[in-house]
Amino acid sequence: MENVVVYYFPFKGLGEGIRMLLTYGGQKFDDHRVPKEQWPDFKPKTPFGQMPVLEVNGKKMSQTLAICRYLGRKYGIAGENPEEAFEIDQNMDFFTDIRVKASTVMLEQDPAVKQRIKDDLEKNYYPVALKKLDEIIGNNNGHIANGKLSWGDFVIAGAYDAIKNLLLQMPELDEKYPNIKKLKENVLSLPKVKEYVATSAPKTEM
Ligand SMILES: N[C@@H](CCC(=O)N[C@@H](CS)C(=O)NCC(=O)O)C(=O)O
Repeated sequence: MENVVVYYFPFKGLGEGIRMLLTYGGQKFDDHRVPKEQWPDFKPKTPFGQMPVLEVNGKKMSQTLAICRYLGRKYGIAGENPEEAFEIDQNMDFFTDIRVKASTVMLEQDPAVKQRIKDDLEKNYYPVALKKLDEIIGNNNGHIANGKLSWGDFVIAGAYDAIKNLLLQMPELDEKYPNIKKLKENVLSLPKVKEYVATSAPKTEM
């Protein structure tokens, strides 16, 4: 039996997709939530100075997409051939573009610059990018690729609340882009994931 630990902050964000994937795969794990005060001490112990980190039998792994792709391969949801695997990667890179752009607003310290970046994204980027993401999911039966469940769905479902409430600050996301919300519901209704969320996962807003 593998000894598995997930290290992340005490919220869902990029960590929840990994937690839900492990749950889906029936893998027990130690859910190690690092409080903000302990982060400066822990940061240098991570491969790239960031979390999430997945530790498997003492080996520390980093980068959310690489970790989830690895788990997806283990659990048979990483595409059945190179073309299917490519479609997941392609669409997850696009999702990551949106996430990273949205996080520039949160990371900017100067209030005037912050507002300028936010306004620009809201006017010129989100309407096109989120519509595209919503269309992709709509065309894929409520999934990110290949019309079926993949590791990518877990990343998006896990990060959904943080993206909506913290990064985009867009309360209307659910109504405006119902397919993205549908993807989240599809993952959360998987029996093991449903049970995990109902019984074990700490309730956090994002
Ligand atoms: N490319 C990384 C990004 C990870 C990332 O941005 N982690 C943030 C939390 S969501 C973090 O560790 N922030 C603390 C820091 O950078 O000191 C991934 O996909 O895992």
